[in-house]
Amino acid sequence: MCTTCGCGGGEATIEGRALLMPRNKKRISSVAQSGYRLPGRDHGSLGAVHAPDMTAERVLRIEEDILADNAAQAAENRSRMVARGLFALNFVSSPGSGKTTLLVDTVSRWAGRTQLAVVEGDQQTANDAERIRAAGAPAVQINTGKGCHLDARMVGQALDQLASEQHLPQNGLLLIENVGNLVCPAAFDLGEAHKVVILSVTEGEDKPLKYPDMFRAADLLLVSKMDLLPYLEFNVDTAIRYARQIRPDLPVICVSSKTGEGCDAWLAWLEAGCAAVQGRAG
Ligand SMILES: Nc1nc2c(ncn2[C@@H]2O[C@H](COP(=O)(O)OP(=O)(O)OP(=O)(O)O)[C@@H](O)[C@H]2O)c(=O)[nH]1
Ligand SMILES: [Mg+2]
Repeated sequence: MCTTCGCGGGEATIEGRALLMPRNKKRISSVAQSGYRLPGRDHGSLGAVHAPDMTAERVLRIEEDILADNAAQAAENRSRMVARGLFALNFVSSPGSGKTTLLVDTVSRWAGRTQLAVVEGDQQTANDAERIRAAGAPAVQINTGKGCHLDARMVGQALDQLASEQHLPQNGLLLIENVGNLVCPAAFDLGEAHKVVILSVTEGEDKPLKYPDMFRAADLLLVSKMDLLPYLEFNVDTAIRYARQIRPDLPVICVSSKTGEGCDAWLAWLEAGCAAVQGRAG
């Protein structure tokens, strides 16, 4: 369950099989079922009712437990990935910004450099993992059901799945595509080296100001679908200025998966990250 919007609650699958149960499942379900709403907080359209036995302090404690549990698993993932020389990235964005298209393009451009694997996160369907496999890279699909973000436990199990298939790269790249959502994935560390936020030119320049947590959490901004600029009123400089109001000095690469614009800079950024992680692992 998400601490922010109350989504999810245990129906996630990995490659179609149920995930192993989180340690705090019982506590999480009790909140989800009670539908308790903190006084004065807007939890949207959850249809929540007050549960007399749930104090606000207890709900806050459970939220802290969820994030602490996630942080512990993320730390495990991170040590495992660094020890293996893996440069792991967590791609976050609105639905449809071009994440999978960029990953497919990256798979083909990265050929012959290092090993690479992809973890795909969506609420439903294996479409994105199939697109990655068709491009020639191993992929694991996580379906979060009602959940609106990946968490560290899901990614830990995806690492196990890749390892069991002999597909977990050694000294290579792990690309994790999060569920399309500019809000909740910001709060969940997966053990990645960096979050990479993608903002497509069709979304409007003001997204960094409207969804600041995501842009604060990211270490790179990719402005995508640059080939569409001639047909839109999107001002790239304004979007970058807004992003840097939230996260000063945020590096930015403008890309198009259709024309190849920016792909050299993107690959150079990936190369530098791999070299840094592998230097530490070595
Ligand atoms: N013109 C143009 N279209 C693009 C580009 N990248 C992606 N698209 C299109 O944008 C749509 C969504 O692309 P996806 O790669 O599926 O986006 P996504 O972010 O993975 O979507 P979700 O996984 O559903 O969140 C598709 O129709 C793509 O063809 C681009 O660089 N230029
Ligand atoms: Mg996708």
